[in-house]
Amino acid sequence: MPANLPPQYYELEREFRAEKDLREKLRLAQELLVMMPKHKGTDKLQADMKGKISKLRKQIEGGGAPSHGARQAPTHDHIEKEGAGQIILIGPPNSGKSSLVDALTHAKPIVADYPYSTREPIAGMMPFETIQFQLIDTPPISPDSFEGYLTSLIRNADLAVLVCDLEADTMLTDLLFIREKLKERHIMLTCEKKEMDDPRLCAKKTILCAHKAFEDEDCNKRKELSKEFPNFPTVATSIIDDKSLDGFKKMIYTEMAIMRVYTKPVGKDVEYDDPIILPIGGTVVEAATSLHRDFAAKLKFAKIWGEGKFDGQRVQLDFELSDGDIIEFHI
Ligand SMILES: Nc1nc2c(ncn2[C@@H]2O[C@H](COP(=O)(O)OP(=O)(O)O)[C@@H](O)[C@H]2O)c(=O)[nH]1
Ligand SMILES: [Mg+2]
Repeated sequence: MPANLPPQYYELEREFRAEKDLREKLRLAQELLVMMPKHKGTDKLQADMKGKISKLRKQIEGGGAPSHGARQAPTHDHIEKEGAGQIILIGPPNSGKSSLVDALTHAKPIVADYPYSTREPIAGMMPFETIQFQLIDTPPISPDSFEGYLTSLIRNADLAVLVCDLEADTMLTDLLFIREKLKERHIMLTCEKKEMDDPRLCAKKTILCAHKAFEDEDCNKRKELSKEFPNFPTVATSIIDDKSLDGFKKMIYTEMAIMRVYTKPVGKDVEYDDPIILPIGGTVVEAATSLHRDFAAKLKFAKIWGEGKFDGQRVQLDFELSDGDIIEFHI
């Protein structure tokens, strides 16, 4: 039986064969497997690719026989998501990525006045009102440094923050280098969320963080930014200005396009400490599903408290919720 593979498959396979970076190779192998049509004619091909994936994983994790006795570095290509969203901070050396993660979370990344001080990704939780976002600090992207695992980390994140150093004369060239470097790796930094038809490509919604804002008194650097990155959500920040850091948090929340729904067990008080997180426009049944699939199947109706509703208003499963609503499920 013929395999009938799409032309994109052959293109991606060529890239896979040429790729030297093991983590990128692994990612490409996983994409090839997803792209492969699943039928009898591809059984063997699928099995081969699964074999390659498992071999690459072992090589990366150092689980297989290390070649020539070389020690393998630990992998950093996946960080388990926590909280209401995973936000990756990327940028040139010395732009202030670690300072931001240090100021906004309890993580303690190294902050230094010399470049390349961050060698591996570090995650920390940033509280915002009743929820928390996970921030990831990363090593810089520059002509002298590009960690292969960054492509997987960026792809997996819910949102990217490009940290722009308003104090640096080379700000724009540094940022354009990053944009091009990621494009080479099939990641497009975009001003809004976009689904791509080609599974090899990833559009990552990005916020510009115009950092060290006090060093840009005349706002010239900010003008350069908006010219080169039109329509990108932009927030000006400075480590010594708490208000600007509050603005950063608020922007993350707004651009994540999520809402918080608080649950109230029947006959009990509202639970304010662990809201359900839903995309804007989420419904009662989606809220129930996020708790447990079986729970949603048993659900009959819900009662809602919130702005523009009667207290305890009874609603059906397809009712659209709003940020801050309180919900009481009835099964
Ligand atoms: N003027 C100014 N300097 C900052 C600010 N934030 C960080 N820095 C300095 O920029 C340098 C690089 O900071 P770091 O966070 O290590 O940058 P990273 O390499 O992007 O992680 C350090 O000397 C920081 O003290 C800021 O808001 N304003
Ligand atoms: Mg750093």
